[in-house]
Amino acid sequence: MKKQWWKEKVVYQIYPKSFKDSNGDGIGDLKGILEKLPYLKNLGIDMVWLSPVYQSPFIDQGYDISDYYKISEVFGTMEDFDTLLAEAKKLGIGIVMDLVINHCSSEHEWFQKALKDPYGEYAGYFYFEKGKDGNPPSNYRSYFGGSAWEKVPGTDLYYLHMFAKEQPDLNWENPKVKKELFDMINWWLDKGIAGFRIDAIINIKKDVNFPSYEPDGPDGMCACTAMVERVDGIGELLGELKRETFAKRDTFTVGEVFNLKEGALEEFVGENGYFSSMFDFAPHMLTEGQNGWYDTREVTFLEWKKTIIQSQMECQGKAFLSNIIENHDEPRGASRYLPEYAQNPDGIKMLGCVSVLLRGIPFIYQGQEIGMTNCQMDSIEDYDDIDTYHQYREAREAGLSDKEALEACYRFSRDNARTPMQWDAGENAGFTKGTPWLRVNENYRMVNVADQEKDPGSVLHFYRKLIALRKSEEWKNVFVYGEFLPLFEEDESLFAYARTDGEKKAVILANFGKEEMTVKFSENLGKVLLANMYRPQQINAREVVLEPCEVLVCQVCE
Ligand code: TEU
Ligand code: CA
Repeated sequence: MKKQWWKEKVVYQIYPKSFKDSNGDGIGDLKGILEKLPYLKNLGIDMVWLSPVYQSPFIDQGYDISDYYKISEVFGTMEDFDTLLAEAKKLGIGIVMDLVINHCSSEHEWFQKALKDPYGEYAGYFYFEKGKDGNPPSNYRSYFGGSAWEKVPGTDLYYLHMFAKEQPDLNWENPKVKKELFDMINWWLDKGIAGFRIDAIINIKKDVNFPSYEPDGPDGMCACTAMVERVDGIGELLGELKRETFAKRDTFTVGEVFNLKEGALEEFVGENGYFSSMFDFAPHMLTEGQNGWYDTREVTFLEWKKTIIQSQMECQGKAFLSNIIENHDEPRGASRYLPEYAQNPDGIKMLGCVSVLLRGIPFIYQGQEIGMTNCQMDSIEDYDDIDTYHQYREAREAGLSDKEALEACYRFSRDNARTPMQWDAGENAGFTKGTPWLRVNENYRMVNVADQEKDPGSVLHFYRKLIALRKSEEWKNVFVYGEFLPLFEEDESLFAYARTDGEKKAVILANFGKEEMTVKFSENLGKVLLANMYRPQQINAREVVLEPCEVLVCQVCE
């Protein structure tokens, strides 16, 4: 595949509220991020994706934007942003902004104007629709529970919100809306940002007839994704979006795409796709049950591994996916994908290694590089996430006790990944001098950056070596552009694959099992490139014994 600058990058996701607080108000901010740039540089990071830092009432933690041209005062000023951008650039780090354009905040001036004049120009920026026989226009359930339609006060109209009612959906059929959004995107690109992570983008195309569908739950509603999955024509919108903005420069874009239609991969992220890349959510979707967090499915190691392999094979030679083990919406990978006996530094390194060396762009979520884990809360009041409240309520309504519902939240709450970054063993994990907006995970005394800096055997040091290997002159071509070859696919505890550029070849072997295992090859295992347990520099054999939780990356020769 064509060599492109962004294919060689390693990206770090920052959740600004929880990264580093510089002024003691308990909330992370831009100056805090600025302070930690050298840390990111040291880790080997090339691009930083900032979850939203725009002006927002924070109903959905900034994914409800009330002014796309302003920085939230919680995070600082536009001057702080410009400084961050410039300083990052000096270190060779690009800034990727979060682009939330399916919806805005109900406090955005467009929506406020629409409410004042529900039949006027600004109502046309949204979907203001007549109800049917005293009911909403259709039976869609929003992502955060309840109807996706909310009454426009003083009228018989409803407005559409696929997410919270404070997040009205923007009308992409209206050319004025598109123009406003494209201008805004270009304004940010003019500043010199590296690109965008594009939020919930699959939702922008609506079937404007808003047909009701077969209910999929006792509430008589159906998930609003029923419409998203059936409607055609998103391609025209995304093509236009690209043409009017990203294509004019060499912008990096990564789409948050769920519910992609079969066969649409290349159209979306092929060589001439709408986006540079999109996240591979396939392994994360596996746990999804019918009714939310309280009835998720058990997923076996084999199923999880095969799903990743399948994604890898599907995009081979066609596209570059972005690989994650966690993000701000997902539980911590260390708590989710490792069996209990592997939830230790060795296991965490193993998981990181198999993820970062996959074909595609590695995204590392803040705290992943030190092995942060899910956080147990004592009560639902300890949480600060709209989706967690909704999932907790659902669980209680389904008859679960408070304890059981909290257990489900402990496994799947979005706040698991949103607890403050653990910088040191001091008060509040060194995140803030004030009171943190969300509880710090108790394990910060054991799991924190400062201690790991001092320990060459730590998860943090391993991640540095891992990223350095991927980017090294010697191996870059293999790990970035090389082919992905699955190995021992049916094995129930070994995760193994090879990467090769036709000249050099490396294998990644990871023992997710409880017992040691012997792995036999037809080729010779040579130079050890990376290991999480003791290994000599060369193996020089056709077989190797792996301890439980051991990962080994080594060169193979004929
Ligand atoms: O998430 C979009 C999304 O599709 C949701 O289903 C998401 O997976 C959610 O976590 C369900 O539990 C994006 C953002 O990543 C998320 O943080 C926002 O809340 C959402 O869009 C609305 O902007
Ligand atoms: Ca602050």
